[in-house]
Amino acid sequence: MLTRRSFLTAATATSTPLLFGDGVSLLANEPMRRIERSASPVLLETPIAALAQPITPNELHYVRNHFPTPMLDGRTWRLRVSGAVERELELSLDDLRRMTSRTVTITLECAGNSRASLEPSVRGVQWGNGAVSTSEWTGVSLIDVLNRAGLRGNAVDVVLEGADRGEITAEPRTPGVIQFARSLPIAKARQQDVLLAYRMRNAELPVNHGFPLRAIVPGWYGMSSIKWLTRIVVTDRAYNGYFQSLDYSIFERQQGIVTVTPLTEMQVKSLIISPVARHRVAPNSEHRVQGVAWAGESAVRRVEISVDGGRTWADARLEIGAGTHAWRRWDHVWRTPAQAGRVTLMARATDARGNVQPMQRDTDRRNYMINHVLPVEVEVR
Ligand SMILES: Nc1nc2c(c(=O)[nH]1)N[C@H]1C(S)=C(S)[C@@H](COP(=O)(O)O)O[C@H]1N2
Ligand SMILES: [Mo]
Repeated sequence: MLTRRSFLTAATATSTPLLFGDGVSLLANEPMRRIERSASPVLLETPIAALAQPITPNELHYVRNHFPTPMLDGRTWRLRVSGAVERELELSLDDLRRMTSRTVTITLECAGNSRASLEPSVRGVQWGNGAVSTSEWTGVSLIDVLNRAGLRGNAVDVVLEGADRGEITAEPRTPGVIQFARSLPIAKARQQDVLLAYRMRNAELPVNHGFPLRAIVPGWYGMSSIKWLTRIVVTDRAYNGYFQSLDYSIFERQQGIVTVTPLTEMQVKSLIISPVARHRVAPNSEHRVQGVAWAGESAVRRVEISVDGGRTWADARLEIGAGTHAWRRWDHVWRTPAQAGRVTLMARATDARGNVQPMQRDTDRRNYMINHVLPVEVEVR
């Protein structure tokens, strides 16, 4: 088993600065910081070296906001539940804290993670590979709140709405100001691990992670985990909001017919954390290739490594991980070649259902769901 220490050593302690693909250099004694992709709305990317820690520290967890950060007062804040329910609810933070709490370890990945690697480039935040993090979230099960309200027999979708709002001025535009919202089908909303979380890794929810309450939807891309949650509306017909039709959707083909489908489940994916792209490795030595892998509602079953640009593959060693919805760390000892030159490393994960990371990008996925194998080129010298 890999210890946390061996990972940190390999990721940070080196005499030469690690040069990150996005141009951020990390010296051994320099504290890790998030990469600011935008100040407003706040967009912060986790540095790749930080992904080596099983649980991402709160101050390194990536942040993806669409609108200015709402500043809510925890004392006056209320969660309203309405729609296809027996009784409407209005809950305070204390009401929620008095309910049975649950803590789960969850890997969240933004559906646009790794977008900067796409060629030709596509629109959206140009994330490197660090729009993914893992944290321990504490809160109440969404279904416990829904059961308090009493779901009616005709309930179809559970719409989660945040307090943040704004106008989208790029195409496709919104008809004025809208709030960030998304829905879950009842079947997903019933899963015990779908949380309304008020704590993040033993601290109060930080403002940019949704204070005072956010949803955590395990296995689904990050856009479903609604922050600054203020309203839950149970609908009696399929919800078709902006952020699951005009945005955060992909094309799908069913018997040759193209449909537009909301993004939901994360696809199986692995990332190489070390060595870093363009990093130099010594010839004829043992180098530990390390990384993480995660899958959506399934589990990671296998990670394979190629050190010859995808011609041959060997099984990596997999850590147990903190549960189905948390990433698993892996490593592989690589005997580097004797001759100097460039080497292309690849990692390829398989989930418990047998889905393997594809080698090629599928353009039906528009600017989202980027899980094809991402090569890392290093220099043996
Ligand atoms: N209310 C609200 N919830 C939101 C968002 C947002 O902009 N507003 N962004 C979503 C997206 S796209 C992602 S990837 C995750 C990111 O969660 P984090 O910032 O805590 O990492 O929050 C989701 N929840
Ligand atoms: Mo996202």
